[in-house]
Amino acid sequence: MASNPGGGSPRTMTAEKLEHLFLTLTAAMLVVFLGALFWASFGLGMHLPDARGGTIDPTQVRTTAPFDNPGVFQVGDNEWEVVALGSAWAFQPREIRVPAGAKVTFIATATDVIHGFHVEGTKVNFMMIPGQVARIDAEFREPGEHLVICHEYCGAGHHLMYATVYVEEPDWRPEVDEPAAEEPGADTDTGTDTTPASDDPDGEGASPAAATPDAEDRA
Ligand SMILES: [Cu+2]
Repeated sequence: MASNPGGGSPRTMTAEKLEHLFLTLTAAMLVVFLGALFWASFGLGMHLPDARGGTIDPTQVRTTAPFDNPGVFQVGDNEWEVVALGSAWAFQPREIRVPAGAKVTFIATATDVIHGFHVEGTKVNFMMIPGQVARIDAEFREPGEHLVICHEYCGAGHHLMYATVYVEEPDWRPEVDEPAAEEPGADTDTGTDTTPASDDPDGEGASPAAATPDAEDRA
């Protein structure tokens, strides 16, 4: 009965106005959401992990390189790799120490269920998925300390799952004798315990058992 061919009753006018308002609001929200998406990806540099990491047999993680030796490794002049594992309910390594301003690549996966890896106060935030290897480039500009938390609920001990990233001064390098103290075979580093060799990352102090040629710092 109350059709609205052109200017009808005041009641119809109100309905039209409201409809117009709702449509405008909806369109505006879509624009805002799309804008937020573009801002996050192009302004803040957030993106989904790409396929660089590849895949891994989730049942063989602990015997497959590089995950058979999780830790922090210097792989170039100012380049570092963090080989990280998430398992219920701990991260390996638990202490990540890198210099400020260095290029840091996280290579990570999970051994059991999905875990999250969020370095608080930074953009480093990814999922550790069984079978998938995440490979994330990062740079910590300022020295400081960041808590790493698991942000994917992974069971009863989820809230206990944390690690720490220590960002040191830009010229910081790990002391070479640290890993030697943990090696059961102490025959390779005899006599070097009191001699810091941090100025020579390629030096003879490195254990031949290390997977990478450069100095390493195990947590
Ligand atoms: Cu968790």
